[in-house]
Amino acid sequence: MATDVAADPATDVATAGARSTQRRTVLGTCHHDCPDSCGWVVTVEDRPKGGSSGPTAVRMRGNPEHPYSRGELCPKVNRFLDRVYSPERILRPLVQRGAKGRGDFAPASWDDALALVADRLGEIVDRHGGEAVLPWWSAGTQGLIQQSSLDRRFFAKLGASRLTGSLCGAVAGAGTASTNGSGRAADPTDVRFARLVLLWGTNTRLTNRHLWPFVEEARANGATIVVIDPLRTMTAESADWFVQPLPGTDVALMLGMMHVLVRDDLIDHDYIERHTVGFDRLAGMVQEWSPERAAHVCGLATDEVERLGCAYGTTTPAFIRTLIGAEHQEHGAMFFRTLACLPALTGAWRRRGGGLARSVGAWAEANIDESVFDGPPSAPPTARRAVNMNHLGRALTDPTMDPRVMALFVWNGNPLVSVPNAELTRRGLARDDLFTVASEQFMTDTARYADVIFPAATQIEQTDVVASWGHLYLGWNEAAIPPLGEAVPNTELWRRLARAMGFTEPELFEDDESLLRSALRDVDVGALRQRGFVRLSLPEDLRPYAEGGFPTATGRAELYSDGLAAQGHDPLPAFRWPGEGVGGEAGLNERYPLVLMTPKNHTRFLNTSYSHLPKHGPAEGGPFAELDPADAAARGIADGDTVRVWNERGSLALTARVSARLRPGVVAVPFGWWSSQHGDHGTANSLTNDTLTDWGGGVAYGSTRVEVERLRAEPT
Ligand SMILES: Nc1nc2c(c(=O)[nH]1)N[C@H]1C(S)=C(S)[C@@H](COP(=O)(O)OP(=O)(O)OC[C@H]3O[C@@H](n4cnc5c(=O)[nH]c(N)nc54)[C@H](O)[C@@H]3O)O[C@H]1N2
Ligand SMILES: Nc1nc2c(c(=O)[nH]1)N[C@H]1C(S)=C(S)[C@@H](COP(=O)(O)OP(=O)(O)OC[C@H]3O[C@@H](n4cnc5c(=O)[nH]c(N)nc54)[C@H](O)[C@@H]3O)O[C@H]1N2
Ligand code: SF4
Ligand SMILES: [Mo]
Repeated sequence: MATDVAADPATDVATAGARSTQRRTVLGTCHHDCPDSCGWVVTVEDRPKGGSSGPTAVRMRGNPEHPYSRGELCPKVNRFLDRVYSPERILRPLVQRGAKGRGDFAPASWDDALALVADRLGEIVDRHGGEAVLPWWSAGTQGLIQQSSLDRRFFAKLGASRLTGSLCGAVAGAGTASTNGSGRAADPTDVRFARLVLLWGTNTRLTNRHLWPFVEEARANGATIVVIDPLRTMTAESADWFVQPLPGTDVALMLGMMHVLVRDDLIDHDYIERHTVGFDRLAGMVQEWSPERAAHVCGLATDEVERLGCAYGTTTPAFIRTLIGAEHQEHGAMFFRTLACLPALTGAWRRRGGGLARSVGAWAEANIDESVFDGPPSAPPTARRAVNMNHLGRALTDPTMDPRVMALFVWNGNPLVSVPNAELTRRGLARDDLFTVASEQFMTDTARYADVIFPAATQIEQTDVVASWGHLYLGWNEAAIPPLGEAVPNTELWRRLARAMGFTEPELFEDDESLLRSALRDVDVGALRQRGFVRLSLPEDLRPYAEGGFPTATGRAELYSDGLAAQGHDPLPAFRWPGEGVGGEAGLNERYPLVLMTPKNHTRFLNTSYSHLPKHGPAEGGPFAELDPADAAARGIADGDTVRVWNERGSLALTARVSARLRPGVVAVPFGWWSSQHGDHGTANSLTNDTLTDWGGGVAYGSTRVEVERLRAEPT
């Protein structure tokens, strides 16, 4: 909230020479695509700076009152004001004047830029129809109205293609729901009550750092912390027990654990009887999954599978924490579907500190109804052509699409760096007959290919509400300063575009406050604004399935699923090697023997949003290829050599890091760097597989194979 200067105890008067400056504090919430949604406090002085004639934000720190983030931000956002006031900010509309991709732009007035977009858009819709227009957006801000609200009405009015699928989270949700009927799961902070914690495919200390104190609290109370990850991450380094399966093989590990649970009768018969369906069929099937077999598939020792199954079956409460990392495999949904069977077998859901925690985003529905944004004048979205966001490159280059995509709008994302099979996207973006409009804060790889760029406000320049996917609090974000230069919040861009198009429906021009209030349900907006956060209307003790009540067709956890069978999937949990089943990489293994991981690796990066900033990118060194010593030795590669990592989609020249963090057969190239930071202008996603996941509409960039060779020795 913008506190009343006279009444606020945090307000003071800083004296600079003879002139005094009014100071006040404003509460906000981090908008980044991060589970922590931290509360913050911005200190504002009434004096101009940078591209602004208005007040200046001089300090930003964590809100000590925030019950989850507890006053701490992170190495990304501690320097957020440097981002806001960066000399590289885009603060005026820009119009491309050179070849696409070169970044040669001329500034334009808002009126001229809007007129240009309105003309081209009108022409494209007239000639090719509305579906020739494709909106592409992600979670650059996950704020309630600035992520996606008025855009839905604007693009519905145009009859544009609609964006489906997900780069993040939907597969985990869909997989979990196949067993439980809903993606809803445990409150992650309940991990503190656990005696056994399985951090499965999540790098908590890097990606979800404010949960780590809750994990440590469990450990202090005697819990064992297990990390299950193909990469020895910083979280793995902090674990009591690190299990390192080969990427994409976890379902075999889960089936091996189930074998142990059933064989040794470590299951909760009463819970199974009352709250699950299909136990007999599952139990019969897992007989074939001896720990030896599971261990063989995963590249683990038999004893590890035995011990993990036994620990899970004998420790109460046992808590599984997972997030996104493991969904980006060809069988990503099956990972989560199978994982969700474990607590149903042991009845771990009964106890606080038991069960399974993943994104809590779905719980926000308790207080948020985003369907209000789909209101008139929309043609029902289902009537319009769908394009999966992970297939941007395919959509831009497929000559058989009818109509072809002729206009692309990008906001809240940098798809040229974040979407797999990036060189295909690059070819699409380079099309001369494609009209691309971007709303951005910086000249990203994607923005460089735009015909018109509109300057976007940052979170401290716009008002919004943030629903978290890592905890159960809603956050208020009050604009602390007016937007710098000519930047605008996304909602204002949609209003201006609607006006420029000559549209008149009032729904296209709804103001921000009204949009926010219309989507909030049973929220005391005054209290939210005053404190900066409010808990969702949910019980303190969440335990969603303690008494069963699974919202499936059968009302039970579906160990066997008729619904999956009807969709042509395995009705029981089933392990498949990557490369089988859904298209994929079959047959390439000989040419490309190494599995490529492209992890989030850097504490100072948030996806691709920080690597270009001077206090972030340079401090993280640069992109590299990480190899196991055995794979390096087999190829004559030494630490520091320049290597080529390639497959049929792309090729990158990178510095080799020979490390013991990976298993033999796996190579890792970190995600987040831009083309300009790679010598040969590719990025990690130039190499990655854009096959869709088994279900859930996600993408299997984790199921990618490559080969590596030495280019040059390290310069001496
Ligand atoms: N510092 C920092 N924090 C971030 C982000 C960032 O870029 N930087 N990004 C944010 C975003 S958008 C998200 S979605 C979250 C993601 O949060 P997480 O899901 O925790 O993070 P990821 O790094 O995507 O994946 C977690 C782990 O999954 C592992 N993994 C990959 N494949 C497999 C597999 O087959 N099996 C198993 N068991 N593990 C596997 C990876 O090695 C990785 O260590 O983080 C958020 N937080
Ligand atoms: N190989 C590989 N690929 C991955 C991943 C991986 O681990 N490996 N991770 C995947 C995951 S989990 C995710 S979530 C995606 C992330 O991919 P993207 O969502 O594309 O994330 P960013 O690239 O960081 O882009 C966010 C952009 O939004 C802009 N932005 C921020 N706030 C605003 C605003 O208010 N208005 C406007 N107009 N723009 C704004 C920022 O300047 C930034 O350029 O990447 C996915 N791709
Ligand atoms: S990026 Fe994540 S950890 Fe950092 S301030 Fe934002 S919500 Fe908190
Ligand atoms: Mo993500």
